[in-house]
Amino acid sequence: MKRLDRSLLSNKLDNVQFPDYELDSVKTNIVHFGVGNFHRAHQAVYCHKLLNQGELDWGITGVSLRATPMFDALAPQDFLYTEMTLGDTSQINIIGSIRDILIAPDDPQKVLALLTSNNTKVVTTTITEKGYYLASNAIDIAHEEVANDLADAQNPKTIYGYLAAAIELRMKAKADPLTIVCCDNLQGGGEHLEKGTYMVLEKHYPEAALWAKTNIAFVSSMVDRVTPATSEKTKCKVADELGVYDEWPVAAEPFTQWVIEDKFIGERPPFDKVGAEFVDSIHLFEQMKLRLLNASHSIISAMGYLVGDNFVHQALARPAIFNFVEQMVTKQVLPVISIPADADGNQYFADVIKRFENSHLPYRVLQVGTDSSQKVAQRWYPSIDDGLANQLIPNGFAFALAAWACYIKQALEKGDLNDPLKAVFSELLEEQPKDFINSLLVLTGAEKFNFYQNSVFINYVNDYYQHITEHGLLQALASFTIK
Ligand code: CS2
Repeated sequence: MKRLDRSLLSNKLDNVQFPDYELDSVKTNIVHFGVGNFHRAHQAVYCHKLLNQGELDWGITGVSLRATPMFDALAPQDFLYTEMTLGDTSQINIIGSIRDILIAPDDPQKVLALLTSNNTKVVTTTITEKGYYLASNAIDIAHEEVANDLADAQNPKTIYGYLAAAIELRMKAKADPLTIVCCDNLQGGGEHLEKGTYMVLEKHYPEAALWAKTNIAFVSSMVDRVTPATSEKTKCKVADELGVYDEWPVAAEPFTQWVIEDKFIGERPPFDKVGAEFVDSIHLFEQMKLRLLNASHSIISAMGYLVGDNFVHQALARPAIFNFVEQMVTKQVLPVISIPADADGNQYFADVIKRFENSHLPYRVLQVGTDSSQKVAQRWYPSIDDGLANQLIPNGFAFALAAWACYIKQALEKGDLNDPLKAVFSELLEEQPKDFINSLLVLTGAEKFNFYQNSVFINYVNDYYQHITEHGLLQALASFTIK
């Protein structure tokens, strides 16, 4: 079968929307780090819609900080790929907003030259939680790659090193201001980028650190669209519809949301023309998403794994898991968080559950479970502390933590765990349950939170862990009552 490439664009197919723009007229004023499925189903689609409206400045050059497979898949396709929306109805778009992908380790100087170019107005990131090297919510300077960038500014390995080196070059070239936008699931992602970049700047380029204060803006954003890894089924479906083969299409849900902190310096892409929202204060939006949507996702993922379900929608179809998540969020998250002025927390959560139930878009529990050591502190820990501060003992979270510890143990034993702390976790397997749980908590930064010192809460975690281990998750859930 022929491969997808620009020659297909002259065809017309029912059910398929092609770009309304000429690929060669697209300017790539955005440089994006981390061209994975999420980026391709989210920001790249917003950019594609802008290009469709004739806003031709907002194409993307992607940068991969390590892996080459996305380049290998998309380069023979003129960087075109298929985006398939899967819900009650489906829709297929050919996306042309990504115009090139650079592999940073192959040619770091090329990446720096691109970042220094005056055409580059905005840098965006989806490098996943672990790309920020956070430990206890601070950048882990002991991490080998961070330490590399702090010691040797010439050969950056981390996002921070690249940004710092680029800022120094931009200062020397008297380049225009630049905005750097975090598009990962982090609270205050822009602030982490800012801190990490200044850490390297202050060490190696103090003059550029001063220059950056008035020439570089760091922006946070709340990004949302459920986007699973691409399945063989998706590839076959796309090939059937297009009549050509796409090596790496992406399927995602109908819902999409992007709320961006309005703190740009220099040109701001008009993402508001294509459904994104610029807001003065982003904190509550990030919090709402992380602590309602992502928090529930992580619980469903751990529980689904323990009962042998492959997909999120299957786990949610079990009344015991559904009820647990619903009760926990309603009683132990919603009452302790603030919601953005125009949003309704209960409605938001009800919509999230409906989205998770979308069986047209199976989402593997193990995909959500990937890197969970980097996720729980963002998604769960602040709600536990807020509960305790409100005189609640959030026993739902104690149960969730116990289930998560069981997930880590079982997934390790079965060879299913995909996590940057996998090797460290493996060494804990022989520990006594209490020590095992304590180690997991410490390794995920719990010591910085008040709940870690709360013996009532920690005893709950230990008791539930024992219960789940002895009786299995479903029986433990049957005898659990939320407070
Ligand atoms: C998920 C997210 O994999 C995960 O950890 O919770 O990727 C989630 O699907 C997205 O944040 C939805 O926007």
